[in-house]
Amino acid sequence: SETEAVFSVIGMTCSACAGSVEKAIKRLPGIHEAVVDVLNNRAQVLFYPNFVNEEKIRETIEDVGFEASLIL
Ligand code: 9UX
Repeated sequence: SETEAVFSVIGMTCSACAGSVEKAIKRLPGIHEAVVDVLNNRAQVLFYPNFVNEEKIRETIEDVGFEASLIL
């Protein structure tokens, strides 16, 4: 069963920033979809919780260089 998480992502200033975040999230195991919205500072992720979790996704966003917090 699929789970949804929404993160606030602070520091993205262009669409390439959003692209880098999306790509990094999608490289993780257990990700079904990731959509990053630079205008609203949001990342929406659909994932399979047997393989990955909110904290792993949050850390991955931070590894790209942005401050991330789980909001939903
Ligand atoms: Mo372009 Mo976004 O260098 O940091 S990828 S502003």
